[in-house]
Amino acid sequence: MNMKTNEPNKKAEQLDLHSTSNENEKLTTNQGLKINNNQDSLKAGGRGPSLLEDFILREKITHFDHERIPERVVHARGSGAHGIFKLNKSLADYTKAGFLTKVGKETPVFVRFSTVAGSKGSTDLARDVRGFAIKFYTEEGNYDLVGNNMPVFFIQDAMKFPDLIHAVKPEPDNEIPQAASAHDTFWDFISLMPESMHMVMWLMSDRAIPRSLRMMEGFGVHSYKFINDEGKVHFVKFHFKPKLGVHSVAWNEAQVISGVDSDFHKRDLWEAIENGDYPEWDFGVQLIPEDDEHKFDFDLLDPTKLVPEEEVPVEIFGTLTLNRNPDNFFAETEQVAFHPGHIIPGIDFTNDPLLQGRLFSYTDTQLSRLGSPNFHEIPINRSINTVHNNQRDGHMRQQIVKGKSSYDPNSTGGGCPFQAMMSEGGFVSQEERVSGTKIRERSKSFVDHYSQAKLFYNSQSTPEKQHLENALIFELSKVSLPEVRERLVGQLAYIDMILASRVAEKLGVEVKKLDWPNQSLPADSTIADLQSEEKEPKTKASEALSMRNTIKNTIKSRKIGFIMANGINGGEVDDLKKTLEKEGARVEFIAPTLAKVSADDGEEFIPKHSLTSTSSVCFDALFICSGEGSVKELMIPENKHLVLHFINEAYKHCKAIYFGTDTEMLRNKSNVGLEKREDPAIITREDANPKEKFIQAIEKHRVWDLESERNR
Ligand code: HDE
Repeated sequence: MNMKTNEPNKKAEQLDLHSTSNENEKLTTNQGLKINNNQDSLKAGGRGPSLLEDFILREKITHFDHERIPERVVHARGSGAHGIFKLNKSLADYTKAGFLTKVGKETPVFVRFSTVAGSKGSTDLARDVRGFAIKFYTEEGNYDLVGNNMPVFFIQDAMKFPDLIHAVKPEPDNEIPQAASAHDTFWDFISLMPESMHMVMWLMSDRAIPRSLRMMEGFGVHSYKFINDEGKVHFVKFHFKPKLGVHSVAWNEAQVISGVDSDFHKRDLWEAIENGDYPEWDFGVQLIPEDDEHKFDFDLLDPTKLVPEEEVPVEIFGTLTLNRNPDNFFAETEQVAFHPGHIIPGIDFTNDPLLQGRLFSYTDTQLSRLGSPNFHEIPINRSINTVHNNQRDGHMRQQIVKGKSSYDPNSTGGGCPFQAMMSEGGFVSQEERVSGTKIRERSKSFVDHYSQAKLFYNSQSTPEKQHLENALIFELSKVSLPEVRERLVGQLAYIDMILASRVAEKLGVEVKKLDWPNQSLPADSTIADLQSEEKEPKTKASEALSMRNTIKNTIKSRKIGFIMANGINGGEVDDLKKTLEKEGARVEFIAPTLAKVSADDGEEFIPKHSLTSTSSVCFDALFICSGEGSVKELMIPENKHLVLHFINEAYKHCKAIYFGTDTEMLRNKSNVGLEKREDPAIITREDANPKEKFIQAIEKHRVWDLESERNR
């Protein structure tokens, strides 16, 4: 049985059949032979040469030599978890997909989150899009929803994907930089691609530096189709909304995290699940009747556009919960193979030209990554529905199919396996009338690249706009080619003139609105597709696009650091810890060393971290413990700069800080200062309800509005 669910988990049961544990077992070779000495190779004399006949050494080294497989060409760095998708409201009016029609139905899932550009060993906190790929192990076969944490994409056509990725990946001559878009080739490409500007607004926003994988949204990006029992069609956009809200870190913080703990997101997800803080998302859809396809001021098939929630609301139908860590990273998270083409009856594709290209790419890439067309037999990829077909052989075939025939039609096998009728669950593509001239061109309905970039920018709060501007300045300042910087500013001018001029000033370039067709391309490469119309969006601003409007009512699973030394008020530490933990937060003690800390009443506390082994960036909020003795020890020269750095950094990153009794000296010496400013996230013992105020401040995540004040 799976945790927190009612139904037996068929996927977990299936995986169990392939799992093993070495507990209390004897060491063996791969042939099952027990090994007597795993320390020494077989030699001709203790100091003599090794013998070729040492099959045990040869087996061990040979296996080791072949341990690596190619990493994913994109989304190489990932973190995965098992979970359950539960349907709370039926979608039967719109789709016949079984797992979306039976209320209460629980479907096992495996989810893999990822960064896009960096290689497998790169940092989690890169400024990047995050992959959000879900494999639903449904009874009708595997359904994969391979989405991102941003609802749009950089390009409109699969033809441009290799160009986009080559531009963002490390440059080919020197393989620099790793996991970063702040370099010449990325911005050169973007500056020539107006269709990317909407996605670039998202990429430069704080969505690209999430606080946690558990605190980001998931989007299917493309429009897909739902088909119900009667064959009725709706366009559908998929959404996952995190119950903890959508939260991010500051860019400076992200850079420090990359040094202090480059596995920050991976660790956070792992620990949350181990602690029973199961991440949860509301599953929602935007449904558009087929007849309304053309009622928008953009094309539903264009993946650089979102459907504003003001025009089509997101309706919530289910819950996605991650409740089990993988047992083995390689076997599960690395070998899992997603494919947007893995669909089931009731769901179908649209003609989105980006989606259409993806349908080719994903199986193809598994062949080079996993090395065989039998990758579907790897336990994590197996369907919980049994597989019967006439495909056979290939590297590493596992299934032993009995019988003589492996062709269809056959009489030697009694005609088996049979085709399934639609009524028996046989998949039938949506019947759709298609006509057109064979032509290599882009639809005119795709030639509006700035209106939704404006919509996104105009929907942001003041601090979010500031962060976006700073991100553009940071990234473009790393571009060595002035003409690229200028061209990009020329693109920004179509989105917001003030933004463009503020960025331009910092880059030392002028704002020149680009002419279309794009004059900066050589004459013979000027492509009609690369130009844009100027158009205002129908929806001017959308609440759902600003993180300011996200959920801010919980401190569940937030990490609070208690800074302490000998002489703390032990009773107060216990009390606050209890209060915070009751609300679901996690408390960790930080002291000058890892030695036990004695409280004023003799109680002892065991620190998890020392001031040198961790950093404020690993915490959501700080409590500076009360106690004269503690403050005195924290203020000795050896500790003082460390503790002040801790406080100053948390302050700069707009976090909640609670100063206990007798800690004025620390506050005074830090950037917080003694002067009482209007700051709801600085809490002292003199406050009316300090504990409550602290909790409220943590719920709000950060006081971004006070960022300039706090960084004076
Ligand atoms: Fe992917 N993408 N992609 N992509 N993508 C891959 O498949 C590709 C696109 C996404 O955790 C690869 O198995 C093309 C959009 C995620 O294993 C590869 C195009 C979206 C993941 C591939 C796109 C995505 C991938 C690399 C444009 C958001 C990680 C390894 C036509 C909706 C899945 C692999 C995981 C992975 C190709 C565009 C999301 C090469 C050709 C748009 C989350 O097949």
